[in-house]
Amino acid sequence: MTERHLLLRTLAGEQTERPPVWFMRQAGRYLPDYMKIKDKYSFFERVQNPDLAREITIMPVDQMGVDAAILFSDILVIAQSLGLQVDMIPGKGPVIETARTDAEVAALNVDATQDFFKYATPAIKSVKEGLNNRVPLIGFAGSPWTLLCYMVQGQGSKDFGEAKKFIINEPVRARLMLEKITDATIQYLKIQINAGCDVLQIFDSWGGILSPKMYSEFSLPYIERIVKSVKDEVPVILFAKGAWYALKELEATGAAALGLSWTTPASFAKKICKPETVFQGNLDPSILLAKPDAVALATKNMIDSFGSKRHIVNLGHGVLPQTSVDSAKAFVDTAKAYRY
Ligand code: 1CP
Repeated sequence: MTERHLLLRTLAGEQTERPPVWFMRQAGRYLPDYMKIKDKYSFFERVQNPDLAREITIMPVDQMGVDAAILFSDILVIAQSLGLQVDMIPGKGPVIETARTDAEVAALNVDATQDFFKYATPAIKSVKEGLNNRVPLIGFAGSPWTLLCYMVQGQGSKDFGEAKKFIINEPVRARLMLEKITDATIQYLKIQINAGCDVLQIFDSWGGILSPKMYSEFSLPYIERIVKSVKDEVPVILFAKGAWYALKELEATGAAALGLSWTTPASFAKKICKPETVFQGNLDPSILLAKPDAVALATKNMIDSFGSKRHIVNLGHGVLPQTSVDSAKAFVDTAKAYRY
């Protein structure tokens, strides 16, 4: 049954009648019903409680009609699992206990992974039960480089200067940290697969702030190891935001699809990659701030720009919190009405 889902057929390279559609950060702040739950429970309660994780994960499937669900969680759970404190501060974003010194990096504990993620299997099983096979469930993790950014910087940043300084000044320590993050991530992704996730997405949200040379040293090898350890079990979507210069190498990892940000045109990606490569993306999320009819037109033009059946409709990054439900729905409805 699951094999028939549009997203899985597209990831397998099959011809489909229309592109599947879902969007990054689809379970979140632009949905009024999410805000009601957010007011009542802490972020990690929402992630770890099977009933809340189920309700939040399924909300965009019921309310927006997307073709896939993405597990409600966060990439920063890996930092937590390695022993760092993570606080989600309303109005500010995440604040992460940093690991920078030799002793702090040595203390990151991969052996705690299984125990830390004990909550994940019941949460994922509860989501799968609630979905009742209507759409596939996407599990996810951040890339090791993107995790290092937060674990060294301690919070969000425009340039992640501390994290870059760290990999330049302390490359040996940085590599040890990236190895530990990679080991924990592979274990966590296997837990997600065993609990029922049908697809995995890797978010290298800060890949594009590295030079091509630094990307090939500090991001790509770890992503490669992750993809190779899971790709024979479930298809993997690799989203390396802004890392247009690494598309060929990202494709060679064996990922089933490559996510593109809006600054990487379909025509460029198609020139670089093989004809059978599946792409995901790439509407500029700020277009969803426009009126529904403008969103519908831009979405149709974006689908046309891929001009092939090997395409998953998505945004070029996460949906913005100030997006209206009507405009987000126009994006989904346009993809669902499209016919090749
Ligand atoms: O309580 C809240 O609503 C806080 C906002 C929030 C939400 C809804 C955060 C804090 N995380 C999430 C959920 C989340 N995060 C999901 C599941 C929901 C869904 O996709 O529908 C996913 C897949 C993520 C992934 C994530 N978290 C990424 C990768 C995607 C991206 O946007 O680049 C990153 C970078 C994070 C870190 C993070 N967590 C939260 C925030 C506000 C941030 C960004 C911090 C920053 O850099 O400023």
